[in-house]
Order: sequence, then C-alpha cells, then structure tokens
Amino acid sequence: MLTLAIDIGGTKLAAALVDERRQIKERHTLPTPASQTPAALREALKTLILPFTGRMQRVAVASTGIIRHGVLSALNPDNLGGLAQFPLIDTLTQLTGLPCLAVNDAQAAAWAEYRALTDNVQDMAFITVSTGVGGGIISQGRLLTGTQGLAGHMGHTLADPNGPRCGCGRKGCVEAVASGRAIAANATDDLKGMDAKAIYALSVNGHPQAIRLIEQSAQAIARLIADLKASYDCQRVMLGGSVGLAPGYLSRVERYLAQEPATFHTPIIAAHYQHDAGLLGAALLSEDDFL
Ligand code: ADP
Ligand code: BMX
Ligand code: ZN
Repeated sequence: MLTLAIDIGGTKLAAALVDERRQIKERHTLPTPASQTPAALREALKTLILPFTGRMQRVAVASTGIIRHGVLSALNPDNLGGLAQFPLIDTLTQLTGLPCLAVNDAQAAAWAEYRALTDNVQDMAFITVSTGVGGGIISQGRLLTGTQGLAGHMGHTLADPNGPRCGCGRKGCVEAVASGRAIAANATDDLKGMDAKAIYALSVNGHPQAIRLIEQSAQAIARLIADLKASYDCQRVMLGGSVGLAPGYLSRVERYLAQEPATFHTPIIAAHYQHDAGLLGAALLSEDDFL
C-alpha cells in the first residue's frame, strides 16, 4: 500500500509517496502560497499532488495549525498569510477521491520520531523551530492531541512577558521570540527584510545582531525544554525544523539548557527523520489507524 503523505508548513508544502517500509519513494515541494486564500492553498495542493495521480491508495496530511474534524484552523494566522480556516480533508478527498487523515505537523513528527526510537523511552517531546515553533508530546507511549487538537502547542507558552506580540493574540510567546518568522521580524537595521535563513548564515559569519537573534531563539527553546521536563518528566527532546536543524543550533540550545539546574536537563537529539518527520509521521498514523 502506498500512502501520499503531505506536509503543509508556513513556508513550504511537501508531498511524498511512502511505502510499507517507511521509505520515501518520491518527493516534491512547493513554496506555501504567499497571499493565502483558501482558493490559493487549494490550487497549490492540486499542483503538488498532480505528479502522484493514480499511484497511491490513501492520503495522510501533517499540517501547521490546529486540526479538528479535518478542518485546519490557524492558532497563529500570521504563519499562513492570514489564512485562518481551511477544509483540509474535504479538499483532499475531492482532489483525490481517496480516504484521508489529517493531523498537526508537529504532532505527526513526534509520532514518527517516537516510533524510530530504539530504547525504552516512553515520554518524549518533538519541537520544530521552523516558520513557527511547533510541538508534539508523547506521554507513556501515547501521542497527545487533546480533545480540541491543541495539545503540544508549546510554541505559545510564555518566553518573555515583555516580548513581542504573537499572532495567536498572546504577548511574548516562545514562537514570537524563537521561530524563523520571529528571527526575521525582530531584526533591525541592516538585517531588516531578511529571512531567518539569511540571518542564520550571517550569524555563522560573526554578525553581532544576527548572533544575538539566534542566541535569543536558542535560549527560549532551552527554557521551553526545562519547562517540559518540569511538566511531565520527558526523557528526550527531538529537535526539527529548518532552524532547529541548522548546523550549530542544537548545541546552542544545549549550552543554555546546561545553565538550568540539573533536574531540568534532558537529552536533546536532532530529528532522526530530519525534514521528513512530519511526512513520515502522517503516513505512520494513517497506517496505525490513529483517528
Ligand atoms: P515549514 O515551516 O514550512 O515547515 P521549514 O522547517 O523549512 O518550513 O522552516 C522555515 C523557516 O526556516 C523559515 O523561517 C526559513 O527562513 C528558515 N530556514 C530555512 N532554511 C534555513 C537554514 N538553512 N538555516 C536557518 N534557517 C533556515
Ligand atoms: C504554529 C502553529 C502550529 C504549528 C507550528 C509549527 C499555526 C498555523 N501553526 O505554532 O500548529 O505546529 O506553528 O508550524 O497556527 P510550521 O509551519 O513552522 O511547521
Ligand atoms: Zn502565540
């Protein structure tokens, strides 16, 4: 059985065929449409899945946002160009005529990363530092989604009460300090207008403001990890997303976590499936008949 796995992120859309052995057969990506109306996202999804027509038996989607009854609602609409609601399952069922599962991207990635563990860890978190900051919680070997789909949205816990306003309506969320969008939005002077990727590259070359922005991000993620450890004694944190996986980022987070008391420490590991954790997690959840 082949599953068409789709990952909808704030910056990029990815689709891939996944076989029973969790192997990705073929992958296509597209930028997430900048001016996002439901019609623009529908068109982008149509283009994305076109090369796979007739080759899969089911569809599994990992998407940014809260997924409830197959509908995507943005917790932070800024991450989706203002798009707040999208009928994900209806759209993909119409486009493919196939059964479809949809789940939050970081929840899906957490499941893939949990299933890839080779030791007996039962309490684990996945954090993506990407367009936003997403999270997925595995507790006692179970993926938490919550009754409303909100479980794991740890990017919207508090990093700094005096921090920037977050698109979710709160002030000073981890996402408003640490995410790729935040790194870009909080840049000033010569860095204004650059994206996080460019700012990250400058930080590697020693640019003082770029270093400060990346350090602030890593520090907020380290504090979040200490909070997670205190919340449910998680034994491991897997880190993903393009910022989270950027060379040197994880060791910065480790350095800040080491400044916290030892009780709040937990090992931080780069995502086993790297940028494919969301895709594979959605495919695995559809295989596991999760919903
Ligand atoms: P999505 O949020 O769509 O899942 P990504 O995980 O690629 O996508 O995250 C996108 C964010 O990561 C953007 O803010 C982008 O600027 C930033 N980014 C992309 N590549 C890199 C990189 N090599 N180093 C640092 N940041 C990056
Ligand atoms: C935001 C939120 C989460 C998502 C996270 C990472 C929206 C649209 N998204 O906190 O649901 O998991 O971003 O998303 O409210 P990504 O686009 O960075 O992968
Ligand atoms: Zn927020």
